[in-house]
Amino acid sequence: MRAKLDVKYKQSATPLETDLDSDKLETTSSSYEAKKEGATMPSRDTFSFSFRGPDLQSNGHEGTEKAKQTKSTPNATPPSRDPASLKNISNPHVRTILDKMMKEDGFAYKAWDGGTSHPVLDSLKRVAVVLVGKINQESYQNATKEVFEGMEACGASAYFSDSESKHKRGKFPAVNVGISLGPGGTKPMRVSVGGHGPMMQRLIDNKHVQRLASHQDASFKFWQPKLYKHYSDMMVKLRGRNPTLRKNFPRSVFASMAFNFPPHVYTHRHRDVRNLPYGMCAVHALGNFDPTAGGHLILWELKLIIEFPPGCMVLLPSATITHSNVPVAVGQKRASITQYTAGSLFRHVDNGFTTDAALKASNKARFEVHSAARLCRWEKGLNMWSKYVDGKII
Ligand SMILES: O=C(O)CCC(=O)C(=O)O
Repeated sequence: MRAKLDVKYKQSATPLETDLDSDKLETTSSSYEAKKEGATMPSRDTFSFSFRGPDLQSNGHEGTEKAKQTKSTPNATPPSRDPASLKNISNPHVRTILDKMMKEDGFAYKAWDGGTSHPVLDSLKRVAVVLVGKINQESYQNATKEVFEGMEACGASAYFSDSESKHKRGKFPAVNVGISLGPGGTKPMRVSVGGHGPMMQRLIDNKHVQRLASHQDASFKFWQPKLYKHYSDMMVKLRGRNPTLRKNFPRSVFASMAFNFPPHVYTHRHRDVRNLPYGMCAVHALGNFDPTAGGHLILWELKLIIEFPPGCMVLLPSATITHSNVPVAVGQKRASITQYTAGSLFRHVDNGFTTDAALKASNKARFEVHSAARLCRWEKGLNMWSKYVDGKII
């Protein structure tokens, strides 16, 4: 039988007095409803999450270097239930909303300085989310600064259309670059970036962007080796079939990158439903901001409000877990870059390099076999998530 993830979070009875505009309110409002239809998902009872770590020092996740497990620290600092944790949140109205979420709705606050990495596990000890700490090297800090400044300079001289500047993820310019297969499309291609071609090429050719992209890739491989292989195998098949499909980065398994341009990147509550449902997205926070005052990542089903310092990265199943950010303090600046892969690419390869519609028209029997197999794909996908037992990734 197909189960559903159907997590509902009731809006509190009394709307809060706020002078936030509706978009901002949406970011932090305490109402949401997340539905993922047609997926065999553990029930709400079994899909509870726990917080583990600090367990690994974050000094070895980069490039092809094998990540090292060093200096494990036995006792995790659990997320706090004390609303006083919110004391630095700069916007009083946002603070009020978060305070209510903590007091009435069971949200917890995770302080994180980015010095160590922390997995968030589900009840089966699977790694659902990872807070990946910063690499403790000056050149890495410099790369995060360079990427931010490069995006700031590019963004300042670019013209962004309304749809690029205001979209379901928020009110900030965002451009996606890479390989995808959009709705109605028949074959994978590099997505059009409109008039931003030269700017996007400059960004993906930038050695600092490439360094962060490699770090995202290596962290994904380290924390989720089975899922990583699934991505890698798919990309090898896809590009074996069409070698002209150029990847953004030779040293990344992901098909696409989103550049969320500064200065005011904070996302509304959303899920990235086109990404692979059981897949992972890597997000780097960038900029000059106080992470205790704003920029927090809220994971709604997990009821976690997480400090997300500039230069740090989070791996999360962005199609499945509803997420948003807290706005940064007035006068401070934030941007982010993410890598992800569209679920449609996996379906295309799985179908024998064709779309569902074309397969149905050309080979109904095969289409039906594929449709039946899809019923357990979610479960199979979740089983590719690593388990984290006794400080080890298995
Ligand atoms: O900026 C962030 O922290 C989140 C980015 C995000 O959710 C997105 O680009 O979809």
